[in-house]
Amino acid sequence: MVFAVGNAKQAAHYYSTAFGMKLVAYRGPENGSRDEVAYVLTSGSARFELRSSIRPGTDLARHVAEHGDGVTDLALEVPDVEAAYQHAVAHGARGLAEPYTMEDEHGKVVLAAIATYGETRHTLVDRANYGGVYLPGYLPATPLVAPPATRTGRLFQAVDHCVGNVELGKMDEWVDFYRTVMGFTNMAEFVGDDIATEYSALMSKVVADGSRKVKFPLNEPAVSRKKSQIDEYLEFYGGPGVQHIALATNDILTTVDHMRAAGMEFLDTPDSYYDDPELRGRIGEVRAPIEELKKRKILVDRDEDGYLLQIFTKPVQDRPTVFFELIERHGSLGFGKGNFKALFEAIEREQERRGNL
Ligand code: TYF
Ligand code: FE
Repeated sequence: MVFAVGNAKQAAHYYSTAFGMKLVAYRGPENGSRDEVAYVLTSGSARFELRSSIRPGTDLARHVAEHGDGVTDLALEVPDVEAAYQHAVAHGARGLAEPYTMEDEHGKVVLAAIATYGETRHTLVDRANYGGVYLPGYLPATPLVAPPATRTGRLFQAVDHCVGNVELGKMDEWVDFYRTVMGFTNMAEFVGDDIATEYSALMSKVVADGSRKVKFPLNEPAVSRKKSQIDEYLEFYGGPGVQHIALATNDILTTVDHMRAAGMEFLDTPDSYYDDPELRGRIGEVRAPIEELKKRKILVDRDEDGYLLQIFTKPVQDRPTVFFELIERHGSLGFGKGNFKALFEAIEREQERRGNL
C-alpha cells in the first residue's frame, strides 16, 4: 500500500523503529524521480511505500496539504491485470490508469488502477514475472536502523484487513462496488442499526475476496447523541479514506512490548474489562494469562471458529485520522465484535480529549 506523507524520510525512520520494518527500495532525484521521493519498507508480505513531494505544486503535495498523511493506494495482486481492469470498468469502476507494463533487467510488471472511496485507489498488479526488489524505477536499499538486540523476529508478517470510512448513507453503495466490481462477498460481521444507536455511532459491513485473504470493512457514521468517530475522521481527513490497517502478528505480546518501547501509543482499556466475569466466561482459555493481556491492554474475543487478540494504536499523525490495529488470530475469522463496546468507548475518550465529541 502507498502512503502519502509530508516527510517520507522521517516516516521511513518511524516505520523502521516503531514497526520494525525493513527499508528495501528507494526512488528519488538520485535515480531520475525529480518531483517525488519514495521509500519502500517491508515486514513479511506487507509492503508500505511512503511517498513525499520534494517540490511545491505537485498533486502529491496538494494531497498531503488537503488530507494530511494518509493512504492513497491499496494495491491488489491479480493474476490477469487486463482482465481484472476490463471487468472492473465494465461494472462501473472509474478507471485511473489503463493496463501498462514496466520493465527493467529484473523482468516486467503489469499494472492498472481504479478509483475507490474518496481519493483512494486500487492498483491492480501482476508481479509474477518480476524478480526485482519492488518495481522498475526503484533502487535497492538497505535497512535504515539495526533492530534492537532484544528483538529476534519481525513485529508483524502481513496485512490482515484495511478499513475505509465513507460518508453517511454511502456504506451500502461501496459494499455493492466491491461485490460487483471486484467480485467480493459480504462477511457475516457487521455493526447494524441496533449497535449503532446504542453505543457505536457508526455502521459497518465487511467485504472479502473468495479466499478471505483480502478483507475490507467499510464504516459510515450513524446518527446518535454524540458526534460519530467516523464524522471526526471525515472532517479532519477532508473526506472518505482509509481509517485503519490491521497487521497480523503471531506474537502480539512481544510486538506490543517492542512498539511501546519505541514510543507507540495504544488505546487504553480499563481494568474492569479484564475483571468482567462475563468476558472471562466467554473467552475461556487463551494462549496467554489474562494478567499479561491486562498489563498490555490487549483485547480478546471469541466466536464459533476460535479466538483473536487485538489492540489499537492511537492515530499515527497529528490529525485524528489513520491508525493501526495489531491482530493475532487463533481460528477466529471475525473482527472482534465482542470488543466493539470497549473499543468504541476507548475511542470516544480520545475524541473527548480532542474536543471532538
Ligand atoms: O476492523 C474492524 O471492524 C475492527 C473494529 O471505527 C473497528 O477493527 C470497527 C470500526 C472502527 C474501529 C474499529
Ligand atoms: Fe479492524
